[in-house]
Amino acid sequence: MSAAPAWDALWRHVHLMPLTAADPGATVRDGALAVRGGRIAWLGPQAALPAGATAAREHDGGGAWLLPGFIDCHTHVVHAGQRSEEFELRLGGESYEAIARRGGGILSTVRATRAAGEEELYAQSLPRVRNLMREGVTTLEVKSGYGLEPEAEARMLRVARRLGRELPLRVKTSFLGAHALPPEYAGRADDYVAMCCELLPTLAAEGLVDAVDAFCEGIAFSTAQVERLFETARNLGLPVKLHAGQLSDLGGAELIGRFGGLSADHLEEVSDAGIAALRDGGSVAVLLPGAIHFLRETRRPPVAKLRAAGVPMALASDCNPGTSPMPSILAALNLGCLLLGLTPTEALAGATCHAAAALGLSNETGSLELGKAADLALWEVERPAQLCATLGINACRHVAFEGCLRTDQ
Ligand code: DI6
Ligand code: FE
Repeated sequence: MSAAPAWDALWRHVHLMPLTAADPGATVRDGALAVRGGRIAWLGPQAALPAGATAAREHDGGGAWLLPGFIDCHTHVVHAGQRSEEFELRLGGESYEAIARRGGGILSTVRATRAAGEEELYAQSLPRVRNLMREGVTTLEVKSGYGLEPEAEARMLRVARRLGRELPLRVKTSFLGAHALPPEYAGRADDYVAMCCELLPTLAAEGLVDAVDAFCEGIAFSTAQVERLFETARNLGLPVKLHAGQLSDLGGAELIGRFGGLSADHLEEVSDAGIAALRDGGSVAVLLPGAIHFLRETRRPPVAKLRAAGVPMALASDCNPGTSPMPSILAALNLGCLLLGLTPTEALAGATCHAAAALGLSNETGSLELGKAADLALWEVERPAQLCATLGINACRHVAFEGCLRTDQ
């Protein structure tokens, strides 16, 4: 007979929604979950707890719901400044593209971000990250892309790394140098992409880059340009992802599929061939309803087709100062259901197990499974769907990151 287990922590009197990719809708009522060494060591019905099990810390969940910590797999949380002037212009009828083409939009945030020192950038980004953390986020992707010059891009990524070091949070960084063409390179997009390709090995050698992203759009970079960047990434062993089909379909999903990329994000415009390529490439479709909401976009990603093709759909905040000033994963859940037609279970899976896949973290986090990181969020709700059905209510009671209860939220 094996000895009774000794755990670091035991959560009792909880209902569990493990959100595994294989069966996201499954639940365990009156469950328990044990942690050892920051990992999930046991989970199941409380009645099945091994006899004699002990735990250094016991948490009484009071009948609340325990879910995996949320993963926000697409954000631009590190930036300086704000863009409410642009919000007013858009309300007045001007388009996002028109504002971008005359030097507003992304470039206006580039000016603010270039002017901010590292401390300032950290200080401005921190409240956004804290807001996400209060909503149960335990893993956060952070992109560069508002520096568009070597030092400012590196600074953004250093701030992202610092957030991951100083907060109880897992941070994954993406180099988004090819986000917009900076004014110094006007008319020389190929030269700018070449500069990004030269910069990437340096940033990677400094440990600042986990993946490479780009904005593949009429107002940004062509598929040929993105492909050059992706080849550089591949040579460095870095995974790729792409802002594809937000405003126009240039074949970004096909490119991601061909490279076996982590994800194609947005996809308001994507062809059937693009969907098939994502399926064949094992890539995730990351849906960003915040951008649809704030841009009053009328096009929608083809959720029914993605579902039918079996392409996993993740959901993220896209938190950025222009098209989704929304540091809220709970808002993304609600908008994902209302604007995109996701079911609450799909939305919850989109912010957990499928978001983990979009970051290459499926073996590490994103679901309550034996051996995975004990990234947990306890919700005072009657049913998990309640998290999607409301807006402006945060019922998160406790969050644990790698088994450690967060106190300073
Ligand atoms: N798509 C987006 O939604 C954000 N970036 C991108 O490529 C918008 C960025 C911004 O407007 O600042
Ligand atoms: Fe984005």
